[in-house]
Amino acid sequence: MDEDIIKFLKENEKKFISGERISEALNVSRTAIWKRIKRLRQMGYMIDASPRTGYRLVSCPDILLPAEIKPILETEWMAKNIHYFQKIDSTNSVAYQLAMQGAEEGEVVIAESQEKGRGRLGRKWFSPPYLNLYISIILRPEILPTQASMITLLSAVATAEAIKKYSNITPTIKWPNDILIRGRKIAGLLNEINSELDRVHFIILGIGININIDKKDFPEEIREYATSLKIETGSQISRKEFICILLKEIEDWYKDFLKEGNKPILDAWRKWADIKDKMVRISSFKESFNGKAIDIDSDGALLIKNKNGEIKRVLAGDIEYLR
Ligand code: BT5
Repeated sequence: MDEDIIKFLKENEKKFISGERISEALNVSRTAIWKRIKRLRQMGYMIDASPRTGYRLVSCPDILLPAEIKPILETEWMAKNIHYFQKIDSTNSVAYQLAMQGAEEGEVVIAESQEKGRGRLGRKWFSPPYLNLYISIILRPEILPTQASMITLLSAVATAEAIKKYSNITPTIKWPNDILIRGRKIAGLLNEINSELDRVHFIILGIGININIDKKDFPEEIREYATSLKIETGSQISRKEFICILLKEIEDWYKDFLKEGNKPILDAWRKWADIKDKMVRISSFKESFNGKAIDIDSDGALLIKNKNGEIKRVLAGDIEYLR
């Protein structure tokens, strides 16, 4: 209903339209319309209202309602169905539930804030309201579970490209799932898979990107390690424009992946990660060791040469760059 009113007001932007016309068009009472208008104003919409002439949309806030995103979205099929929440526990958890119930490829969950935003290994993702992006995309690729890490690389590449396109700033990808600017984390990816031994049912591609948050508003423990697009560019960012660029990038890279396989993603990932020959420290479940990064392989595993000259494959873990 909010959606319909916004759409209607937008179609008649800058003009007054009577409550009667809206109520006839949407088939609800004029009182119901008035209640909704009040709600929209609380959400930040500026709407003039006068008993004689009706309602007029003056300006829209930067919120991520489907009615704001859809008119500027240029994807073919991605995000045609958006599940929008002002508050949610975790977009990934809700997307997972929806996928279990049969949601289709390309359906997305978008939230203005998360109460239990998740990182990997039970870590938390700081998710304050109306400042950043928290989004989860349902994908159903016909691939083997072993290929699923390619989707993580793909989402990292797409996020890096979206940042570059929007701001002209060049981020770097830090294996396996961080996007950094000047060494500080601007985005994190959390991809979760549901599969059988030889078949992926679905993958939830979760992306958190810091957009308009100021440095002082990060919790102290991450303040020096995190950044946002606003901090980096010095100006307020339109979240809805950015999310549209991101969704288009993801759709394009995913299409390429389905058509051409791993190569385009691996090539782009190598370019953005620039990890070759860097000295790193690896921490995984099994072990921690230092070594020189050689490459990633077609399973998305990191290849590290240790001090004995052996090449080790690291499939999961964290890395730290050593100077
Ligand atoms: C990640 O985990 O980087 C994955 C984050 C994925 C978040 C998205 S938001 C939409 C979707 N729904 C979810 O519930 N999650 C996904 P990891 O590599 O484990 O990094 C987590 C660590 O990053 C934390 O322990 C903090 O040190 C740091 N961190 C937390 N919030 C941050 C933020 N907003 N910006 C930068 N760093 C942050």
